[in-house]
Amino acid sequence: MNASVRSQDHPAPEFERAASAGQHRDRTQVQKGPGSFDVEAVRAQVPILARRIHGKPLVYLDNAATTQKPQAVLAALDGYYRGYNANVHRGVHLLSAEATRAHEQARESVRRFLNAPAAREIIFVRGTTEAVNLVAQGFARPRLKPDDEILITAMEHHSNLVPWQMVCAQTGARLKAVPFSDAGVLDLGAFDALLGERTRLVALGHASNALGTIHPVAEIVRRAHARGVPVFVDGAQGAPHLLADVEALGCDFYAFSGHKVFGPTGIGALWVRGSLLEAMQPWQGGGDMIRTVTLEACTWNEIPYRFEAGTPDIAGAIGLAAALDWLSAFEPEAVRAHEARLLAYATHRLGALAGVTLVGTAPEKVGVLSFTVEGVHPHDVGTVLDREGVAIRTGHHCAQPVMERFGIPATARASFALYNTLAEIDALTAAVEQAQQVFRRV
Ligand code: C6P
Repeated sequence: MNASVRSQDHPAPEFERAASAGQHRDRTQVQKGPGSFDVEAVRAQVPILARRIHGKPLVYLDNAATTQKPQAVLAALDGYYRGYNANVHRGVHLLSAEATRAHEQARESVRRFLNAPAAREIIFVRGTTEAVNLVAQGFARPRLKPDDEILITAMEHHSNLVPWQMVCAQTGARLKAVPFSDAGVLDLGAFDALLGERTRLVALGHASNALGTIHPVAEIVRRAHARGVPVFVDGAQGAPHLLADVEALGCDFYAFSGHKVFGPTGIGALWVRGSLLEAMQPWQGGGDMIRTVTLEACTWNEIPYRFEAGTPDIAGAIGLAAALDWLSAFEPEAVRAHEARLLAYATHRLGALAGVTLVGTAPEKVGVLSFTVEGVHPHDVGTVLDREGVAIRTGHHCAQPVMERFGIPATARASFALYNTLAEIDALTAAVEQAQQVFRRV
């Protein structure tokens, strides 16, 4: 079944109609006024955005895959390597003390960003993927018995699917998935029906990377907790849009990737409610995660170090903290309003093109716009767009069950961040029209 939904169902607000009619010359005016957001000032802080691609200005719309880095992050990485590079928790010398202090301050920055109760509940990981594996092996595996169940959604990224399949294979537990509607909205009635006596954990994304849908996490947590079931949230696509507040969400685990929140690759964070974390098993052994070791046995270090075997990505953590501090300095309401405006405008512009079908039209979305172009393979769309300087992602977005649900192999996906502009969406639209022309001529 091709259950994709066309965007005409969602008429654009007045100013977007004006913009598409070419009346929208002074774009900065749109971003001034109450709740204003000076996007040009933001862009000036992100050096790569000045690049040209194939002779055209870079239009970077692949932010769900990874984000570009502000100068503050580049400076933090450079400052660490030039000024106080040393291993942490090990040296008596000043450099090591400085690196250790910065690493622990980074943990505090993550705590603040997530509004978590304590920095000792924050574990540094390589990214969301590693966090899910840590929870699967360190929390779920020792607890699961044959015929126990883990409940996910049918909209998950492979990172929040495969580790659960693996732990189910290891323990004899079963994986169940909550279905979703044609628009990409979770079926909460089905969730209630699937949340059963044997459910031991609910694991879901905060927002879908393929469709953009923001899930009603707080409500899902309320229902799961009413049955004593803890909830893991994959925040890879929630955290970049300033939606990550673990107290407000009420969840028990929250994971995100540094590179999607304007920080470096190779670093991310996992928050675990303290009472659960204390009872969790380490999943990797090595230096720094132990208190005592003999040739026969060892005792574990305290939390969170018990879960951070080996030398951590020190520079990454420092860069991540710089990114979170940079992002948190913006007014969250202004960022969300700007991103909502980008999404509404892009939905209107692309949805108005004949032959373009939008995939994922939930009422609550982050800035992710998946689409197909009739008669043109998504990879060809991506290639033509690249020639125009427009970077998007094409493929199944590591969410093959979502593609299967819609009966399509792949989509083209534009994804927005706070530094994107309405003019860039005009460029995206023009490039998609060009792709249509190129392939019509063949
Ligand atoms: N999605 C995308 O283009 P890592 O690779 O560990 O940083 O993040 C994995 C991950 C987990 N959950 C969700 C919802 C995600 O979107 C991602 C990464 C990228 O959509 C790369 S596949």
